[in-house]
Amino acid sequence: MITIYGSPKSSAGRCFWCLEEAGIDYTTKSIDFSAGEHKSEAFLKINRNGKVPALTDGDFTIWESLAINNYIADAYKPELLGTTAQERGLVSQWSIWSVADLQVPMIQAFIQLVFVPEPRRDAEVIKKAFEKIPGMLNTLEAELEGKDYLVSNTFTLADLNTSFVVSICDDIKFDLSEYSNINQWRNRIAERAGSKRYKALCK
Ligand SMILES: N[C@@H](CCC(=O)N[C@@H](CS)C(=O)NCC(=O)O)C(=O)O
Repeated sequence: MITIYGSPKSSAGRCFWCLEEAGIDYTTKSIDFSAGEHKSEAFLKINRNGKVPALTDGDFTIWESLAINNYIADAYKPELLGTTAQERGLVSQWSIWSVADLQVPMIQAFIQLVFVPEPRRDAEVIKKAFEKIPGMLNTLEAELEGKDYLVSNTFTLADLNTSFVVSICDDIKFDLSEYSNINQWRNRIAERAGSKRYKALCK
């Protein structure tokens, strides 16, 4: 049996979504941060970094959300990884880019706008983060010109992982209205059964 540790509304969300896309049974274990459960002896045996998400599949344990998604796809729905070496390379490319580059300013803005109370927010951090986002969204917008999906015009982890990061724009109220290709791509992805099941978990 598979167990996912974390909440669908955290960085574990991309793993919940991947599990829904794979259509497999799993159980959920939420971790109570306020009670320090992520640093408990029991949880540190699952992930010695004391972070969610982590996933167990029988005796096997894995942490780090992109690695978890690669594992789920490889084990249960390989087409999500691409079907050739080149496609798999491009799926990795977009997945890593989304987390290593695009997510960085988005999370900086998210922390300020969602977690920090308004009087204590650092306007300079928010401004600098917002300045970095458009260039990367332009890259994504250009890539999606004339395409339904990022790699081989089929839904893959490239779309799941990248659109998961783009969705942070909703939380930080970053205006996406001028990015028509990105908006159409997000709408297309939102129509997927796996995507709808994941969204329902976040309510
Ligand atoms: N790179 C990790 C990030 C994991 C991460 O930072 N998780 C946060 C929750 S969204 C966490 O567990 N934080 C607890 C802590 O840092 O003590 C991944 O994508 O899995």
